[in-house]
Amino acid sequence: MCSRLGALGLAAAFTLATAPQALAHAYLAKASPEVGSTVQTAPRMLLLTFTEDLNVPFCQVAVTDAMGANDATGKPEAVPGHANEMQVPLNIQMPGKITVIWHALSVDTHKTQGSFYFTVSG
Ligand SMILES: [Cu+2]
Repeated sequence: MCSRLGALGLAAAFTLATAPQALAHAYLAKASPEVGSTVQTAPRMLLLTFTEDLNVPFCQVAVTDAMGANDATGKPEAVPGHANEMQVPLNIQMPGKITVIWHALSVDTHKTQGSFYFTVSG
């Protein structure tokens, strides 16, 4: 009886110790334009929303078109009032498949990275 309760206590402590750290990594929650979507007109801004607050000055986003040209006009910018978001001004030169590669640093200093596509049909 006592050892069974002890095991349950340990299991609970383990869950509490590990869950917050796993959740604290900044993963992409959603994007605008949406991941995998097709939009008719080239967006002037890419908006990325993450599962955790970001340290935006240390985040990087590369946006390239089908010809491999860089379509981001600058570095990621913080979004006032939305610490888990960053935005990147775009100047997409030609329609087609747009590749987004992001590197994020969350406020807890954990690094994550990922990539996705969207398409400008325009
Ligand atoms: Cu983390």
